[in-house]
Amino acid sequence: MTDLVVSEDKIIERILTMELVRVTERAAVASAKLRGHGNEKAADQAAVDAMRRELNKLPIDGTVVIGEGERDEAPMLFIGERVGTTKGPKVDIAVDPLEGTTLCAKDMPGSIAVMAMAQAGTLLYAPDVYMDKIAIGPGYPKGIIDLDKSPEENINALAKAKGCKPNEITALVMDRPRHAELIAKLRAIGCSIRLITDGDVVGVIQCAEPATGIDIYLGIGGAPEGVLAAGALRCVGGQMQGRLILDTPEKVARAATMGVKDPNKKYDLNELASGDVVVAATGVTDGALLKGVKFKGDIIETETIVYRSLTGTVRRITGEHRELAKFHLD
Ligand code: VTB
Repeated sequence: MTDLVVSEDKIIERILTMELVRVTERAAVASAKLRGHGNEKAADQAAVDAMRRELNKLPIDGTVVIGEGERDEAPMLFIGERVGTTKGPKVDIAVDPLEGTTLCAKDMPGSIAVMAMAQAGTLLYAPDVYMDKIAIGPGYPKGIIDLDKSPEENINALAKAKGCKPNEITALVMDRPRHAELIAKLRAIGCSIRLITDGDVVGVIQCAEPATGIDIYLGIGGAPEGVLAAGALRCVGGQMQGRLILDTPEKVARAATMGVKDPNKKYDLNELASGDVVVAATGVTDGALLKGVKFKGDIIETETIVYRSLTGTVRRITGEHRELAKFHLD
């Protein structure tokens, strides 16, 4: 939120907030056409193509800092790719054109098209590795959660701050074998656990949406997803920490080339996304945060949420797209 002093020339022009909505809307519509087709690659490619095309129309000098991979493994939206007309402010771009490709391919809840735009140099340039994460929503005293504390300690501290018992806390965790110990520990103190199969950008953001009933996110997911979620959480004032999992010399070396000096560093929310940041996400399939794309004959309907950290504004935007429907555009 307005916890950082940002000078005029460092802010993302607010007019660009709406432009981001256009970008994620188009990526969502393109991939939604392949919803349930069992083809993750095709759905992802459709989202990537649409997102890149729309991004290149924006009056920005953008650099992809979180993208589809390194230049040699991703022909489009690779890390380091310049996007936009180049006539405009220098900005960092983080994209996940289709977050939850499997969810989309299987037409399961929770896939989204998501991106962030921030002042150049202010997003953590996270390589495509895992990140250990912990997050809660706004309204709690600073520092009550800590990655270096045990799950029990974190849940107890959160329950105390919330004024409830640990068994009244609901944690969101990705359903992965690597979380067996974490899940066992949470269950031992009576915590309720909502397991998700994919999509931990929304997973983290849900902590800040009281209607979802999620109090805390815990566990290991993708690092790029961690940075995108941090951008959104910065806006609503939640708390989050993340630590890259750099468990091979190759990963340490790759991270170093991206500016990560200390491979064990615990990043706070304001270090994952340190400057003015705008995050937009459009639902592809229906989910806890957003409705999916609806094809209604003459109209294609989208739902998008857009976060602007400078002012802490969150907007939900329903789009009715007539031209896209009429001309069957991607
Ligand atoms: C998550 C999740 C993604 O990858 O970050 C996860 O948000 C982490 O990797 O939707 P694993 O699948 O290896 O656990 C996804 O599930 C897929 O990109």
